[in-house]
Amino acid sequence: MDYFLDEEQMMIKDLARQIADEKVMPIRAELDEKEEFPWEIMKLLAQSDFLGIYIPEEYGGMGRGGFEFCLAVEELSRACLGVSTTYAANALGTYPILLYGSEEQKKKYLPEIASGKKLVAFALTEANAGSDAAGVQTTARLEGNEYVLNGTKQWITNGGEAGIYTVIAITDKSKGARGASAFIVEKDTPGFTFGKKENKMGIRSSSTRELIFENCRVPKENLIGKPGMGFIVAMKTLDSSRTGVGAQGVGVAQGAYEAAAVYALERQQFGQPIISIQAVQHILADMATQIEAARALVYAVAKFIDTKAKDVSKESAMAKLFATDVAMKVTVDAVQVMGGAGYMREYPVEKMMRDAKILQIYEGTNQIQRNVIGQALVKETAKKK
Ligand code: COS
Repeated sequence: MDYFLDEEQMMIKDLARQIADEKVMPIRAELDEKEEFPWEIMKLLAQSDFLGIYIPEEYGGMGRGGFEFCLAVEELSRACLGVSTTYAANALGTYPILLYGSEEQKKKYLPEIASGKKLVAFALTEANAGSDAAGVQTTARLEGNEYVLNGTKQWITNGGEAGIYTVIAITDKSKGARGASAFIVEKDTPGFTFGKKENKMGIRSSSTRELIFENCRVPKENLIGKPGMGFIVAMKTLDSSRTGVGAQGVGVAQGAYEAAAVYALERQQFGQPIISIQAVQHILADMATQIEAARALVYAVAKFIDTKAKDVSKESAMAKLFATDVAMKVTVDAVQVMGGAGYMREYPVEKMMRDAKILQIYEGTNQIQRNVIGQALVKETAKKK
């Protein structure tokens, strides 16, 4: 379908597809097998100015928005979710600075991020704070001109590889969610080390690591926003980034659909290509329809968020929920269309199916997305009464 992209948007989409086809596809199975972090691809994306798509020009970025970022995410995800997770998590880590950072913080960090000199990671999750984001136990105590961080973050994407970390920690225990604050912590800060690297079902080339803070001292200036704003910084960050997860869903589903359709055209059974069999056509028809619906929703929501609308929680949750449920269904169906071949590592769809599962889990499980949507609907309905 034609989404009437402008010239620059077309250029972003085409270049992302070219990188995905020529550089990512040939190595995706090996990256997956070896759990190898895609540094070469990230460097290439940096050279192509892709790490600064959504960063304003005054800070060295391309000056476009979340929609253009989603176009790049979608194309990379069509080839490999491990690579696109690394790329998208970089934006997730950047949003707290972009949305709530001081002018000094933006000037210091955004050019390094836009140029790809340093990667970024977002650190909210802990052993006891997953869906219950307010359950963070990592603390930050103000001592003179420094905050002293103690605690452990878990399952942090880009952990160990990133140079900049946006970290949520508790500055006032008595205030619950309103006692959390957000900080910028640089790699190599004394007291900041990395723990276990996870061995995952999918997105295996992305790095998922523990962050350990032991009396880690960060300058007071590294506080993002005001003390007590950490929960809001985290929620607004997720509101902005969840469409990117939706775009990942659209991309991986598209990749799986294409692989299944081509296979169905070539595979002969009962004296005909299986794509001629109506039972197979119906599966492909559902896959294609769901992908187009997911794409239309993700694009519409990404554009809506780019208007800087005040409250986008419901819409971004809808885009993430719908597109990632589609991704799971479509990748499972792609394996089904391809039968035994689909189950073999020789073909790409078994990896896509393994990779897709995380999309229903990270940046808020799809049950949490339904909660967010449900709560917004209750508020809207009460207002109308
Ligand atoms: N934007 C602005 N404010 C928000 C907000 C948002 N998106 N979401 C919540 N808030 C505010 C609320 O309005 C409330 O403010 P008041 O104290 O003034 O009433 C405050 O933050 C607390 O909100 P709430 O009571 O809804 O918080 P809960 O602890 O119930 O948690 C959910 C809300 C479940 C939505 C939150 O914990 C969440 O998103 N969890 C999933 C986290 C996640 O995505 N984790 C993945 C790891 S990060 S990759």
